[in-house]
Amino acid sequence: MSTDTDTPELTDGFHLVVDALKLNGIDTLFGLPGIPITDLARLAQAQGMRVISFRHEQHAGNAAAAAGFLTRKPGICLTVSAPGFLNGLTALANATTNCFPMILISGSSEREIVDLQQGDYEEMDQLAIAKPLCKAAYRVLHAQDIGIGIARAIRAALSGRPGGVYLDLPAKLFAQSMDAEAGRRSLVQVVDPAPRQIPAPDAVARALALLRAAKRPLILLGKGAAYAQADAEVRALVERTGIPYLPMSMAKGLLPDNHALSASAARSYVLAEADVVMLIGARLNWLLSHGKGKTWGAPGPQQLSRQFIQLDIAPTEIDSNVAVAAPVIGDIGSCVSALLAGIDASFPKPAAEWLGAINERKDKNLSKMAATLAANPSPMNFHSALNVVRQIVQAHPDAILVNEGANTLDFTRSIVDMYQPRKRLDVGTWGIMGIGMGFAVAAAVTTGQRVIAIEGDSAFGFSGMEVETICRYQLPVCVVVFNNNGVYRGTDVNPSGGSDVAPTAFVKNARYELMMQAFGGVGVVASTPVELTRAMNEAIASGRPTLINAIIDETAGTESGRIASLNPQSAAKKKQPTTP
Ligand code: ADP
Ligand code: TPW
Repeated sequence: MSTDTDTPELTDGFHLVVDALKLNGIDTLFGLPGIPITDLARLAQAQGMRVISFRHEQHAGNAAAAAGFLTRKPGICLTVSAPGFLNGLTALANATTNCFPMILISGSSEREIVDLQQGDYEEMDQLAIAKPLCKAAYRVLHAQDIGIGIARAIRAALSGRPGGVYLDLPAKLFAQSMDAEAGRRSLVQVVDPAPRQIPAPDAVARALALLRAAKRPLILLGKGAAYAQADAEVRALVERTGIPYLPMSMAKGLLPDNHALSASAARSYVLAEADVVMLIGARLNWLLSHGKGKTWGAPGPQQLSRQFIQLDIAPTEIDSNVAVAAPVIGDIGSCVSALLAGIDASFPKPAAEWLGAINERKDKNLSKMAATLAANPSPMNFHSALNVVRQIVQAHPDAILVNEGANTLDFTRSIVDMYQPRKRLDVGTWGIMGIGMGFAVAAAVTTGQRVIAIEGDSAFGFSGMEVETICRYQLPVCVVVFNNNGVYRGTDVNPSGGSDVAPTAFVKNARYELMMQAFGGVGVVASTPVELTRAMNEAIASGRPTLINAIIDETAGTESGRIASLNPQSAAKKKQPTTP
């Protein structure tokens, strides 16, 4: 407060941005400082916000996105102009694709110069570039509009289908000053930023009628259901109806994976055979073979007569790929509660024949898997290493599992059971590499829990430098690099016989553990399940930043993991030129 009654107390753009974020309950910034936002990061820290600085903006952006998913508050990523902005943009687009709420706040150069393309420092029309890649994009030009600008960004990120928002703050804005009281009055505390959306009663009745008549019903849970934090309602719906369910990968743990009604171990069977499928916060995109094709059973009357119920907040999602007979539009909590209100003891349970057939497949597949996991080959393969991770996660169900790679992703998803909601973060809708360390940092910072990152060696490389960030903030992250010497495998050779290695091959026997040691963390090599168990247990017990270089058989795994069918390969096998 000013002591001089003649001089009005002033505020400025820097303070108004921090005040507006704090007023809306935002307590953490992920970013990378530089012109013009260095002082903003400094001020935010001085004002009590947590400011987590990264080594590359993409990982700060990924951290913001994961924080958004975990907390239902928009994660904030703060970047400098043009190149910093572009580095953060991939994460913003990915967040939007995943339906995670985040705001990329980027400083930008002088409008007058940018618009006349006169060549400013880091000149770029960032707003125009961001617009097609996110849910909404705004620019604030006047200090008195900062409050409303941030309010719009928060509401756009959180309401309806969540997504990424771009907020452009030109350099000149930060230094603009105004009367402090007027500044305070200009701030906006967003009321009900993610309003409940109650489904129409007739839509609920239509869905219930379909479900009642189903012979072989199936529930599919997606990451929208995990995001919605309607955990008790979702569980009650599954248990009260007795309908088997499949979790998509980030919905694992919404109900514990060892739940009697989980059909994960009979996935192909239930997708092919179910007659009524209820999607809860899951899209019928490529991850579900677009709702058609051989994943969904033999072509014929069964496929044609299958009916879908879809619970989603976005009406335009309905009929995206195949016809949806019963759309239920609203937020997952409200939709599931409305369905539950119509389900009493008289609601028919699924036929014993259907449940029996599923259990039969489950038992068969689970015992096959148990045999595979019990093997102890040397060197380790994905299964023997993941058997360790499976046991560690079972013993520490609070820990958050971050996962990326190809084989490393696919095998971890199917082998490592999750027991609690929102404990699994992975490559998401795009199947993108590079989320690893950003997601791990966000998970540790926002939840305070132990984090285990299971990383293919290629996948880890995309964000590996952030192990310094993990060490700097002393985060309880245990990174396990599944080191098989390359992208997918380490065995490819250069077909031309030249001295360059094959495009998918890396340096053999790379010492990833030294990267963590370089910054004061713990780096360990694990060549056997016993060594891996010991190293992971120590990491969990100590909470110290740890990187375990897990040596995996370089011949294990397949190209592209489980999505080999999407990998075009040259059919024309050209004859190698013969040397004369
Ligand atoms: P998965 O990859 O797990 O199948 P998707 O990301 O494809 O999941 O689908 C998530 C769906 O959930 C999106 O269509 C999105 O609109 C929806 N969604 C996100 N949040 C909510 C919510 N709170 N209530 C209802 N639907 C939601
Ligand atoms: C941004 C393409 C998909 S999976 C993968 C790449 C490069 C790495 C697979 O090797 P890794 O795993 O991690 O060693 P594993 O278990 O099979 O040995 N760039 C981006 N995203 C994607 N998806 C790719 C490239 C890809």
